[in-house]
Amino acid sequence: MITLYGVARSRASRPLWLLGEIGADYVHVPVIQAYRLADPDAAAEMHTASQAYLAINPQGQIPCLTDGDLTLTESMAITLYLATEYGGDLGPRTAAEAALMAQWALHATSAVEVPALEIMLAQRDAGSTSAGAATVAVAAEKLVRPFQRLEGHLAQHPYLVGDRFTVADINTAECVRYAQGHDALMARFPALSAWMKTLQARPAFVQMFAQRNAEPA
Ligand SMILES: N[C@@H](CCC(=O)N[C@@H](CS)C(=O)NCC(=O)O)C(=O)O
Repeated sequence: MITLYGVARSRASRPLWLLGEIGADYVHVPVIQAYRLADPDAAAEMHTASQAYLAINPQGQIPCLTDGDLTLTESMAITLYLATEYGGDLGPRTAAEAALMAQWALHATSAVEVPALEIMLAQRDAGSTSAGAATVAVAAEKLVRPFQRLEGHLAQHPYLVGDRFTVADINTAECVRYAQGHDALMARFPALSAWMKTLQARPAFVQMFAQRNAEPA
């Protein structure tokens, strides 16, 4: 049985979206980030710093997945595993496709995720202060090159790998999403923006995002 640990307001959104696409049976344990609790030591629920969770993932981060004897951390490893093992055409058909899916996952985490998160957090926490605006401007500049790469590909292809929707689209879109509040940046990349709109209209994304939004902020 597949068990996924991690609230939807976290990188667990990636495997949650994928599991919805697959239609797989799984147990969801909504482990919350300890820093989001007022008093983690007094919390009854499992959180990232609780002993019960550290016994499952000693790194104390979410998401984490168990499937039989396998325990996996790192959201992208989790989605790539689920797609390969259970996802049919959501996963790779060939070794070359597996390599391309790994390529896009690494591109997303190494080039997109951090600056995109900086934009989301600065927009949320610093609002329109000058410090917030400066952080957003620097982060947006860092995204230009990886977004140009995605734009070039998506102007020629409907999806990232194999001209069909796959785990590669989920992994990259979930990193790009953090920067989506930057309207001026997104407007510079029309093919990327149109691809995001198509992906986010998928029922499994809509369901995952509703679940995420139903959780306390
Ligand atoms: N590279 C990891 C990052 C995991 C991560 O940073 N998770 C955050 C939630 S999105 C977390 O658990 N934060 C709590 C903490 O670090 O204490 C992945 O993609 O799974």
